[in-house]
Amino acid sequence: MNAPQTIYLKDYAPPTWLVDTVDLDIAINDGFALVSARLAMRRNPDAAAGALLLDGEDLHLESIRIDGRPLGADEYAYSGDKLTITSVPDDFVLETVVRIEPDKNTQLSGLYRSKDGYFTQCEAQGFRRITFYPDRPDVMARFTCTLHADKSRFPVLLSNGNPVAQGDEDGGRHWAKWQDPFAKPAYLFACVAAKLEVVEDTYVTTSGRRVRCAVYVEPGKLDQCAHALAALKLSMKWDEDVFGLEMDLEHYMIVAVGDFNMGAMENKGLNIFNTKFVLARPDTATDTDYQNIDRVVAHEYFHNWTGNRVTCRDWFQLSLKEGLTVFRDQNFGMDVHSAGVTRIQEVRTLRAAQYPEDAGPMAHPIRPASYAEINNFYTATVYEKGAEVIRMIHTLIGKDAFRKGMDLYFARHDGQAVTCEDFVAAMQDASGLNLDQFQRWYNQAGTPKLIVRSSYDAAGKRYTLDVEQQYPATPYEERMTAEGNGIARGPYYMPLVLGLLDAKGNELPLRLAGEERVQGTQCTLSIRKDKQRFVFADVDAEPVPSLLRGFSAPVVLDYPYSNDELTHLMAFDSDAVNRWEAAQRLATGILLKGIAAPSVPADTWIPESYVEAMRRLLASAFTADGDPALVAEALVLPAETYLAEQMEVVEPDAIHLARLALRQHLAQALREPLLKAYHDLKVDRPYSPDSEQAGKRALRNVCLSYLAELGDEASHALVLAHYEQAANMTDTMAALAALANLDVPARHSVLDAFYARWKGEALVVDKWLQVQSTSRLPNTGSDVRALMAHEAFDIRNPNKVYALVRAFCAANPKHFHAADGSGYKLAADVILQLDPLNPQVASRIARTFDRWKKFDPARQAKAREQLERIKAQVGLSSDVAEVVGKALD
Ligand code: 0A1
Ligand code: ZN
Repeated sequence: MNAPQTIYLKDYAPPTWLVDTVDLDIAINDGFALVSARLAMRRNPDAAAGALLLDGEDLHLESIRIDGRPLGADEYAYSGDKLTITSVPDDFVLETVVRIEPDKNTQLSGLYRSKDGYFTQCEAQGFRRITFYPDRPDVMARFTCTLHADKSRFPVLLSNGNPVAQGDEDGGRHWAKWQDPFAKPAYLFACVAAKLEVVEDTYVTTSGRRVRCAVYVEPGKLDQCAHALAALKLSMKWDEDVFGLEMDLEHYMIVAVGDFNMGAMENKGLNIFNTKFVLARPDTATDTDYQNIDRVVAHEYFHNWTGNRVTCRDWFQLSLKEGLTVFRDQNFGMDVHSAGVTRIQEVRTLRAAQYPEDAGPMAHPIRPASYAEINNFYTATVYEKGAEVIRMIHTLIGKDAFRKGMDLYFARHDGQAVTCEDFVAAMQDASGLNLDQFQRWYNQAGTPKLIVRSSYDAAGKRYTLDVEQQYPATPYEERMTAEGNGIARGPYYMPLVLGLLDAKGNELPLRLAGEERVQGTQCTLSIRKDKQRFVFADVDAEPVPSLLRGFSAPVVLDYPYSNDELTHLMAFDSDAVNRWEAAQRLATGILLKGIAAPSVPADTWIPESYVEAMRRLLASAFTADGDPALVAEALVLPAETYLAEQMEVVEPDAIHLARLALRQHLAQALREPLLKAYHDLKVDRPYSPDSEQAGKRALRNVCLSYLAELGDEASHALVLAHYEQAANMTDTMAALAALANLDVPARHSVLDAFYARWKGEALVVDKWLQVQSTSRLPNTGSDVRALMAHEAFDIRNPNKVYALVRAFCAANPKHFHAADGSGYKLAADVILQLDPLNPQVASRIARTFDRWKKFDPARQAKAREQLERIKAQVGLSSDVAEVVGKALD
């Protein structure tokens, strides 16, 4: 019925036809657009023979010519998704005119309307919704684009590359012609026709090229662009400094649009961004928003080399550009913000989003071998795990060899569409390190488990680590095997970075038995086999191992740490990630005990030593080398969803209650130091999103959120005062989030006043929706339903759906997994309503069912009922069908 067709990597064949140049002419009219395309095409000498097949979706063909001759009706056929022309010469010009309806394009793929303007999104397969084309990334062509539109309604007309001509036309219309000097795949095409305002700046590259940097936004938002523009210039400088990569165009434009499925898009010279990752002002955006803007602006800019100059041969290679570009934007983030805290936040996201994905029905390797809907593969695995895989190469071969590998990659492949193997080969050839075994990271799904056990031989002063890796097959592998496409699985090659701490917290010099060389106090062990043993010599007393420093491999580390060892690492480890990780492990262990004993009073399962460790942790923020941002991260308890992943059968209510009890216990026990920290951390200077100020605010707001758990009048008053005195959105949201969890009269009036104040700022309204949808109060499910009918909500706007519905499903487990099934029903209702409008967004909501089989039979029955209901929907999109189908398998 709804079975979507599966596409396999093994079926890849080079394109039969190539396109040298594309001349597009897009005339925007009331209610429709006419797209005339002139493609200079030729047979690919390196491909098998075949008819001319072009992709096309939702296109109304008006005329078609080859070398100027109109084709007769029997010379071509349009099936609804493919245009077939049976007989063509080896070299020809194809001219088509199609009519499209961007106003009706609610999918936001192709050319679509947002508010009063027109925008495009062509990755992965949106270009075929604009014109007939061989819409695959290994067809690269030089594009020219002429846009026509009403001059007063659409004064700004943009496309990729350079503006080459413009003029006025009859009827108050105008036109502009753009030419992109670089050949590119169609997914990087973009154009815009809208009424926009612009801020501009100039960046001069090392070789002296002047680049005009421009940020375009809807009128009235110019005062929210400065940060994005500055981030762009910073990214340009960073890529020159770190990778020697310069901007290659004279114009680099960012256009912000309010309706956008994803974060942003790296179209050549004309990035289109979700407003969420452009607009910021101290009173509208939080510190986190500012940091996200830095990262997304950098990410899209870095794609110019890793993605655009060298692109993907096919969509299975998506991680070639995404994993590498995320790795680059992560390193940018580590350089411009705190390295340790940035890395911690990445590890948190990876484990919150990617590990569950790798353990669920949608598990796939960073390079999947099959998919039904490519839009479903813009995943945490392809992006975040993909970046971890690149990071492991970086760790294994070292920074200098990595840079050489990048240079070699560009020397070999500039202007080409290539594969992940090509990238790994460049790294291998530049470093001399054999990476054959490493390729398993590209082909095997699932999170490997690294089991480490230690033993100490006091007489021989030897410390032994036994390391074992486990990598059980996932549903992905089972499916592939059932289809006859199974692969032989085997151990991974990965770096295990570690140090050893003595009883005083000093780092020990490391020498492997049998080796002369002392490695310093940190070493990288090469893990390659199922089981390996490492023996360290000259170890005077049994140390505490600090394993997997910097999170050196995306694995689950199993080591039987005692609580004392964890508090030791928390206090002394030189590695920021492992100090944080020790706090997380400690809390996780305690919470799992509390979860298992729901009726036992909290103080029986919360050790006093833990409270004292947290007290010392908080105090450490105020020492000379203290880092408030890091302490803030370490004070936050593991999320309910993370705890759920650690359980055989998830008990969402017990998890929620135990975590809340621990928070309340800490708040009571540490009330004085929390209050003191809260007062001492107040920032008196004018707002800046820099890491120092942001770190103080982060810790101060964590203190506030603990104090809010006290539940007395004084704590309520503190939250309200924080709200009233807030001089920036970071503080405002901290207070509002705390208040949204409190059943107090002020909750309503403050939420109402907030909305009244901010209803004109769409991104702030999203925050207002999200604090309500993630509230722990009992009525949240029905509040979400009510908010769906509120004027502030619009199911056609992805940001609104993400803030209200996706946040409810993904970040409010207590309510999404309500025992009566009401959360599942709410999600299914939205998915069914949204699927005909915007299948990509509907599918993202459907992914929140991924872990349904980890719950008790009663909840499973409720979830299954909703999944079956979705699956039975006639005309379901391939996007949702794939997700729901795999979930039910
Ligand atoms: N390549 C973009 C992400 C992106 C992917 C798909 C989109 O529409 C379906 C939009 C954006 C990036 O990595 O930033
Ligand atoms: Zn990307």
